[in-house]
Amino acid sequence: MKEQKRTLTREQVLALAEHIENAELQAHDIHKITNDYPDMTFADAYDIQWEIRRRKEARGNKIVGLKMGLTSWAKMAQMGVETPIYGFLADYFSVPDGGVVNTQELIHPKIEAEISFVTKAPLKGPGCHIGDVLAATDYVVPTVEVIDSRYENFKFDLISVVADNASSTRFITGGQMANVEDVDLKNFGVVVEKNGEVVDVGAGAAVLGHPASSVAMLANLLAERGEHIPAGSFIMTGGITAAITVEAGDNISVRYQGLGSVTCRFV
Ligand code: OOG
Ligand code: MG
Repeated sequence: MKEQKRTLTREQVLALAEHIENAELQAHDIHKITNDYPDMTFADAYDIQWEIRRRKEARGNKIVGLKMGLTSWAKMAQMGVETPIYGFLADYFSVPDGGVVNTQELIHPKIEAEISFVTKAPLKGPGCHIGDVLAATDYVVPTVEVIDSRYENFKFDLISVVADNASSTRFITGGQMANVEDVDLKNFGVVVEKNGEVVDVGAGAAVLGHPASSVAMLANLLAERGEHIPAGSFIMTGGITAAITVEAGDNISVRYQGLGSVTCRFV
């Protein structure tokens, strides 16, 4: 495990986790935490994220998956940051295909077109690579992520967004599952429609050259904390296009080449 520099005390980590999680649960925005803690490190930020995860589990929520974020140039450019990050998914984040997302529970939601992997064998870093991921993949499945930064105006730096669980809030899986051998994940096209109009298009290669690289990077990032990806994990690999702002009344439909579509409605 990598030696990691920390600047926050345990008390500060606990207090910041409570502060950020309350913003999520009460749907109100907050100042980015690095305003008050400018020396915070990645290790501090992941300590806060893991504490938010622990708080949810202690309350009886189940962790149902993991996500990578900021894995495409479109996303990195949109948010002005340049390193991928990870977060976790809690049970109540899941919305059925064709279902409804209540914007009153959220601050300023945006949607992203993603492809998710479900594993059938554990993946451990460091040194995890795309070949390990492809061999350990049970299937891939189309996914729309709803993100909702708890920071005002959706503006943040990497350290702040890591602490905020990578802006995670809701996700919708749908369309058809597929074996990795049956999809050309680099050339795999997605078409994002909002209220019947095409608002963005993209291809799988936008995600770190190949979406499976994103899963490998997740295993390698987790290894820095002595963690790994267990068999049976659901992993979202990151937005293929830039994120699209949504509001009550919007209908979203994302078409995935050969794998059907995922739809949801915002009320
Ligand atoms: C951070 C989360 C980004 C993705 O798929 O790139 C993310 C953010 O932009 O708020 O989920
Ligand atoms: Mg995402």
